[in-house]
Amino acid sequence: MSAKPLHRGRGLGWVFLVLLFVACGGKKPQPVTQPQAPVVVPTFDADSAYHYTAQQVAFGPRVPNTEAHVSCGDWLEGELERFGAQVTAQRVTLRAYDGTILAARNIIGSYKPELKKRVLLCAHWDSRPWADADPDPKYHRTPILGANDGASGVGVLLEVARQLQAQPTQIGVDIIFFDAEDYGTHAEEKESTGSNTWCLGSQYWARVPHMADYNARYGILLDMVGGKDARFHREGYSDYFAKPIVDKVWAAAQACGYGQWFLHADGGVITDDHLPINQFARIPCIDIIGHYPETGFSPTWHTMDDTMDNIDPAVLRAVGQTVLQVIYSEK
Ligand code: AHN
Ligand code: ZN
Repeated sequence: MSAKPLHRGRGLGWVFLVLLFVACGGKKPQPVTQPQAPVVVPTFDADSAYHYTAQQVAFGPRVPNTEAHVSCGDWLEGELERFGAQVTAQRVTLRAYDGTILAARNIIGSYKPELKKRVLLCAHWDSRPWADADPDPKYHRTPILGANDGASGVGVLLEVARQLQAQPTQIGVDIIFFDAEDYGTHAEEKESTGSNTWCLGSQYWARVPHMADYNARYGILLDMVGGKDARFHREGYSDYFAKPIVDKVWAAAQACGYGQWFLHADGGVITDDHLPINQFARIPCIDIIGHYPETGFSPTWHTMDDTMDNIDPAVLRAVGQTVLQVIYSEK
């Protein structure tokens, strides 16, 4: 008579033990250190970058020694300050190839300036004094608006600055707007051999950085990053001086869904602001520069057509999101 209840009792005991095991998850105790949270990369706002590009163009051509140049430079400093950067203006007089003395200003916005682990992002903010590649020779001495050639890179970096204020990165970031990039020898004059008449602002900064012993892990230059139908090829000096950075950035583009824009194709060598940064500052720096079939350079390059009508926010987005992917992944 007592066997059956005893048997039933033992059966319930097993059920209880199994339930207890399931309730506890059957897992080992959690380790004290939390596992690394995956990186959260903010979403780049291409309309915002487009607007910052248009705002620069609205000043008119930003040619050194003009009022528009002074006003735009002041505005850029104010924007970086508004976005929480520590701003340094590096003012310098530079001698152009034709003897013109340029009142130039490199503008630096620093995030987490106390950190040694840093990344440098840059673009030029001046615009070309002449449309010397325009199909119509009557414009060969007329300044251009430089919506793509100049303003696009700065527009993307102002949006990056806005994002850096909203969500800080783990590493420090310096945004540099170089001046006097585009005062190089006029197409109808002979380029003096061995001299580099382009990139005067970055040549100066690379020899005399805004602070003693400045260093960064690497640099990324943005040039002509808003032109319709642009794609990005691996630029020659970037591969020569900073191949692992090209690989890293192109992989980041792939990872955030913009791999179709960043091709593992040869883009040729281009003298640009990254060259003095590699050569003189000895910081590995790459150039993300718009590439086009046939000519290589944009069809609006140094022409009167370098206007907002030929800027595509989708291109700004591909570049801007890729840059965010890179800098928010750094530890
Ligand atoms: C030369 O034309 C030699 N280099 C291209 C640098 C540049 C001019 N980027 C924009 N404008
Ligand atoms: Zn140019």
